[in-house]
Order: sequence, then structure tokens, then C-alpha cells
Amino acid sequence: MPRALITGITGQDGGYLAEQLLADGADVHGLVHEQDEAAAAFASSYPSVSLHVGDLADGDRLRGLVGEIEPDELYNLAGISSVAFSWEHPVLTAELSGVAAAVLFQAAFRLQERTGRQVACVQASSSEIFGVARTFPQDESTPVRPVSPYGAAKAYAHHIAGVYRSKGLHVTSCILFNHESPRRPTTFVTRKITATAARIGADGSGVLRLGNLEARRDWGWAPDYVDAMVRAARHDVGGDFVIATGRTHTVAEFAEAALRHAGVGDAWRDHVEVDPELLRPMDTAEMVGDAGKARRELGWEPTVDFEEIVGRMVDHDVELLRKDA
Ligand code: GDR
Repeated sequence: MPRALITGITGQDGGYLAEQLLADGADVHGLVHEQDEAAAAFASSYPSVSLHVGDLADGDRLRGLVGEIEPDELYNLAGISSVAFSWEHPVLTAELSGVAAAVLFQAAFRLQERTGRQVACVQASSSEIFGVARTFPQDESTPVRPVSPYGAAKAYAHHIAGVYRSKGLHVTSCILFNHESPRRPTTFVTRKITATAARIGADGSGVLRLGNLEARRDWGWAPDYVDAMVRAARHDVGGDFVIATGRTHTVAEFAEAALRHAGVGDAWRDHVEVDPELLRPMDTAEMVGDAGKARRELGWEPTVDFEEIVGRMVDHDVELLRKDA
């Protein structure tokens, strides 16, 4: 049975990935930070996953763990995931979302040299590496030109993945466009919208305060994106793959769909306000991905459309409110 090591296992994607790999019969290991508040709950939900405490900024610890666990598959999902947060902490973002990838690939390469067994690595890259793209949709040949500290850190990790690939490591960079689920924290716009929409729908009052309403994003369903990463790890060769739906909607359209689904109807606009404090120093106006290569080579395709994603997330938040009451 394959042995997998997942960094960032307690995040949205880490949980879905652990579930998929466990269902496949894999021996799943995860890296958790000692101050990760989600670790205890994760351990009780997934008792068969082996959790290892370590800090992404501690290179010796990371190298030691990869050498001890000897994974067949290594998924690097950890790091700072909020673009907004990265503006406040650019150096930390560079260390955790950028440099740590180099440590992991170097460790995987050494392990492969030592054992003679392939270590397939997957880097959870991001559409943010394209910054303000000049071509639409974006694909694997779109120039990497980030415009946020987060995008710059992810761009470094994306490039170092390519460097280790040319050295002989099976490493894939999955360029993930936005992907959502009820497990998204409310620091991201979709879950903030659905959690607030559920509350507004319940009592007909309240306001949804948002920043840039006109930003267009290509929103997909997180478990589909995790499935793409597993397919990439098991593909014959490593490479770069854009993972996206190819369809975009504005933040305002997401808010409208969520508020309508929560039962607010045509009055939805009265409940949305723009808060200038929530505007970012630099924001990409539109991101839309062409996942043609992943469709052709990995046999991957998105299975849940925009309306369904919004509906599932709102329904989950309505249910949470009902339980709380
Ligand atoms: P993003 O996701 O930055 O694209 O990164 P986020 O949901 O934070 O923002 C999407 C868009 O919505 C606009 N926006 C707001 N965003 C937040 N968080 N809160 C608000 O109130 C708000 N109002 C408007 C933002 O300006 C932006 O344009 C996500 C993360 O998952 C990354 O880790 C991942 O790499 C990329 O998607 C692809």
C-alpha cells in the first residue's frame, strides 16, 4: 500500500485528501504544527492517520521526517493560504509557502537516491502565480508574474518544483484555481458570504460587508481539486497542470446566489455593503483557468458547478445555525 505524507493536513484540502487516500487504502501521514488548534480534532476524526509535529520553517525537522517516513507520495499543501494575510506577513509567507517546498523536494530527492524508489511529489500551487494575467484563460504556458507576497512565494515553490523535476524527481505543480467547500474558513470570501447569508436568511436582517465585489474568480469544488492532485501523483510523469473549471463569476454574483438560496430573494442587494477596509492593496480582477491538459492527460474534470457549490455551502451553514439554536 502506498505511503503518503501530507503537509497542511488539517486544512480544507488536507482533510479531503486524507479521506481520499485512506479510502484508497494508503498509509497516511501528516505534518502538523504544535500550535495547530485543529490537530486534536483531526486526530480524533481520523485515528488511522499518523500525525507528526513539525514546523515548516525548521528545515532539519522536515528533512528528518521525510527520511524517517519514507513516503511514496508527498503532497505539499502547507503554508500561508490567505492572500490578504500575506500582505501583513510577507517574509513568513515566503518561508512557509515558498522555501519549505525546496526543503521538501530536496529531502524527497535524497530519499529517492538512497532507496532507489520513486517519491512522487505534488506542489499545491496557485493561480495567484499568474498575477494580473494578460491572457484569458490562463494555462500552463501563461507567464508567472505574481502581484502579491503570497503569489511570489507560490511562484518560487512552482519554479523549484520545475528545477527538481529536471533533476529527476517526479514532481508536479498543480496550479489550483479557487476551490471551495463547507470546510473553507470564513477568512475566504465564499464561506464568509455563505455563513452570513444563512444568518440573514434566518431572521431577514443583517449586512454582508465585502471588499471588491467585481473580482471575478473561477470557483471549483475542493474535493475535485484534491482528486486532481492524487491523479497527478500517480501519472507517468510529473509536470505542471492547471486545475480549474473554466467559468468565472463575480464576488457580487456569489453573494446574490447565496442570499437568494438562503431565501432573501430580490432584496439581496439591500443586505450587501462595500467596506473599503476590505479592499486589497492589489487584487487580480479576473482569474479563469484552462484545465485542458489535466482533462487530456489526467482524465480529470470538475464535477460540481457554481450554483451547486453555493447551494451546498449555504445549506451547510443553515444546518449549523439550526443546530446552534
Ligand atoms: P483568493 O481568495 O485571494 O482568491 O485566494 P479569497 O476568497 O480570499 O478572495 C477572493 C476574491 O474576493 C475578494 N473579496 C474578499 N475576499 C475576502 N477574503 N473577504 C472579503 O470580505 C472580500 N470581499 C471581496 C478578494 O479581494 C478576492 O478578489 C484563494 C486562496 O484559497 C489561495 O490560497 C488560493 O491559492 C487562491 O484562492 C487560488
